[in-house]
Amino acid sequence: MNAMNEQTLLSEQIRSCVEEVLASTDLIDVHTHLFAPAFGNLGLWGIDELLTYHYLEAEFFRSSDMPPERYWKLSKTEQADAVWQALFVENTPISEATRGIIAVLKAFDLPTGSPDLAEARSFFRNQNLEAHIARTLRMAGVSTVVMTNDPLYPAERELWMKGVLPNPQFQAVLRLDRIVRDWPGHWHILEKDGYEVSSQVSGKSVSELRRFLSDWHKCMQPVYMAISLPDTFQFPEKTLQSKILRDAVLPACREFDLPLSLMIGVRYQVNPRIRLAGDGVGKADLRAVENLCRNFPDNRFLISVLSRENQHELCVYARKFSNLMPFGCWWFLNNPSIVEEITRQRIEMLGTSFIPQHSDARVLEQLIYKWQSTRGIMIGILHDAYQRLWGNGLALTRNDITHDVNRLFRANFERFTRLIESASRAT
Ligand code: RAT
Ligand code: ZN
Repeated sequence: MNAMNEQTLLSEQIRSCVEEVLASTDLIDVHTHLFAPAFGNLGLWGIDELLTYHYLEAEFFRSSDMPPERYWKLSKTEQADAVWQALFVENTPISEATRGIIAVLKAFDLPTGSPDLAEARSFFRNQNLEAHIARTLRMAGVSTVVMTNDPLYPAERELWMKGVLPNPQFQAVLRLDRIVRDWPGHWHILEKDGYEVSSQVSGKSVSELRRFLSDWHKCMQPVYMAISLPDTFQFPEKTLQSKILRDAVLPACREFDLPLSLMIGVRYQVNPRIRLAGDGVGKADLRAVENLCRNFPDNRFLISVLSRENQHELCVYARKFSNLMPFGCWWFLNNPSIVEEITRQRIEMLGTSFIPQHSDARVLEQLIYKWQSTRGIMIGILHDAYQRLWGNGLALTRNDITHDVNRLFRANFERFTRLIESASRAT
């Protein structure tokens, strides 16, 4: 690996080298719910949005007596005040989601122990959005953010249809949950748009759905297509969902040379009273992934599984199928202890051939604490891996470490999505 005349590292230099390389590598955030500035109000940012993130709302209902029904009637500012009071004033914010708020406040030099939010609100009110987005990405050390774009969400589709200029810092993703998971509830929207589809996906439906995907591919220029799926996901099966996947989505991904991202393991709305915070997790049967990867070798799959119990199997499948790219420690897994466990396992089983993390940020400034946390955990994990290698007798250089970090946090995604090729095609 190392160049002949590059200086090899001493054992005690490894940690600081890993730290420096991680700090100076701008990362690609492969899955978020953030939006480019051109999407205006769709993009969430600022202290009130940060505090009403559904990860925090779930914790709020555990520490406050307020019934959800009353909370949902409050204004956004009142909700944020209630969350601040319950989780930050009356209790110590030691959970991962609450700690994240403290890290963000500190990053912007705002008071972390204040009884109210006046100063933080005034700071965010005075930001120019475009400059603030650029600054936040810089602070997070992120070069590129991958969005989640729903062609059936009215406010968003209107913007796309008017034409949104491409922004290389914000890559699009064609999200297909409504179409794949709930065809009966959505086929009529496609019909209204002029596609000849039917409730049973019969007749011309498949070719018309392909035409729909092709039109949205042209409009969004996505880097992949994506669907989140329940723990009960099976493939193949005799359902409309399976038919849509097999006959429309997978062929479209092949036609446009795009991976399909599957995020598997959600138990939707186990508690609808708490809305977005009310989804749970279940162990999935990953034979569905096995069948997909084996039966569709010309498709590529970006896979994240929500259950901790599915992580080892996912690594085993990644060893069997090179068209499978495991990514991220998603949602309930994005806690230091679990990230550490999953990432060590992936390194041991897959080397650097996976994507360790995505932020899933819904609110802009979350990028700061989520990536700070990932980098912090990666230092220890990579340091240990290199120390073992060093102990076994391999001379390591800074170049080796740079290559590995770049592969994990940039190149695996760029190659899998062909982002590099499309960038060079565009220039
Ligand atoms: O992590 C989350 O915020 C979830 O609510 C989901 O959005 C999930 O990440 C998804 O993309 O479906
Ligand atoms: Zn998400």
